[in-house]
Amino acid sequence: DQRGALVAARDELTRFVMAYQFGLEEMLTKVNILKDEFSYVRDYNPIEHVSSRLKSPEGILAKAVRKGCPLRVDAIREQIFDIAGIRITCSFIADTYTIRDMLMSQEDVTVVEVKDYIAHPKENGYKSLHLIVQVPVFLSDRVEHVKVEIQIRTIAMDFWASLEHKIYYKYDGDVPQTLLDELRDAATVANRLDVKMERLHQEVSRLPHASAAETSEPSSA
Ligand code: 0O2
Repeated sequence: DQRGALVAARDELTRFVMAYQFGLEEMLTKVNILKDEFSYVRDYNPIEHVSSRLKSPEGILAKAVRKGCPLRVDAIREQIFDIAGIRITCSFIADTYTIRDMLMSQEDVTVVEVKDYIAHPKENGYKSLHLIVQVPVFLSDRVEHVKVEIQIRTIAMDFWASLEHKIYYKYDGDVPQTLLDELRDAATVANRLDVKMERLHQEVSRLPHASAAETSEPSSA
């Protein structure tokens, strides 16, 4: 009957969203373990900031329509990879690859897709590393393999992407050419800053540690 069908559809949807929530939490734990480990035992942390989000039902449906994906949970599961998303902001470009490698090499993480928009920026200037990974989620009666999208980028890339995202939505995707040109220019400037900061960081890292330098000074007393 109709009521039975509605209850079944509701339960299916709850299970669908719940699995992504759990997959997100599992992946987030992995990222936070790396972040905390770095802060406990190393002298610098390549992870500046971590954020996460579950795509809203409206967002999922809008993306499904845009991609021509049938509006069924099985099809959505197969075709939409960013229902669960994590964004990791790093200090320097090299750090984004370090974190990518650390996550990709974990035994229970299956890499589905890697897009390197840092080495190959998008036409508009967008830079970021995108990973789609799959993690097992152990439920009461089964194991679900859940896809999570991870975006890894520097602070400068993130700064650029948030403004570009706002502008894109403000103009409903139809951004005037002058603004597009300025955004591309800003992406070049952001990249120049990233390269310069990384070089400075490397130079400073090569210097002896300040306290070590002090203690190694010959004493005049
Ligand atoms: P939102 O609102 O951030 O969730 P796909 O459609 O996912 O199969 P796509 O879109 O080519 O394939 O995937 P891609 O390129 O990996 O991009 C996925 C996400 O990366 C986007 O999600 C954005 O979050 C981000 N992104 C990609 N390109 C740009 C860009 O030019 N500017 C900015 N600011 N972000 C970008 P959504 O769902 O499109 O958007």
